[in-house]
Amino acid sequence: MMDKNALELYFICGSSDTDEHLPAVVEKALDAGITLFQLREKGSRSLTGDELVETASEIKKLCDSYEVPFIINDDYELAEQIEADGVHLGQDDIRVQDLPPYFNDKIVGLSVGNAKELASSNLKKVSYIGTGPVYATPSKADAGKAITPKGLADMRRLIGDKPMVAIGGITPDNYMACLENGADGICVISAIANAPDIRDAVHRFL
Ligand code: TZP
Ligand code: MG
Repeated sequence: MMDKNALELYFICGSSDTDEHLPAVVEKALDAGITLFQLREKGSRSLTGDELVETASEIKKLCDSYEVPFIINDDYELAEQIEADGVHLGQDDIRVQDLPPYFNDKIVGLSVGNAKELASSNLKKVSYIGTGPVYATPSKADAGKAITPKGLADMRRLIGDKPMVAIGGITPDNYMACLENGADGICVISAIANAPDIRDAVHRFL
């Protein structure tokens, strides 16, 4: 089982989530104390090709220097290519059991939004599950209806002691309800990426 402490403050960001240079945003967040980083390239400003590989490699070096694990969303081939610490998959991505052997000793996250998705997911090789959206989110158009902290508590009962992070609309003002309802940590995009001061936003969570 993975070290749950790494899930405490899990920052996710991609090129479309910030107007700043992405590695600079990541470095500030690392320096302020995030415990895990995920590169999630979605939307109009997503990098592709060599630019994506170069940026991912640069972020990998930054995360290594802070000894913070670096995970890539969806693109397991890129994750293997740049020797990332893991991958995060959704219900519509490659099945966890079909990942290449590289991931056998890596962090594998899976989004599981409700009991139905849980029932159809093979969690054997899953390191942690991500559940949400807990609250309304500005960052994912197809995120679905907010499950509220009660939805987290329901998921916790179903999964036993499997590591679980909460995601969706989480801010310094509402994260505590996530931890009180079974989450081991929180995943955040906009409350950090769009904050006027990234370091200050991270500190407010910690
Ligand atoms: N999955 C469920 S909600 C969400 C994702 C990727 C977006 C979370 O972003 P924010 O800005 O922290 O609500
Ligand atoms: Mg996905």
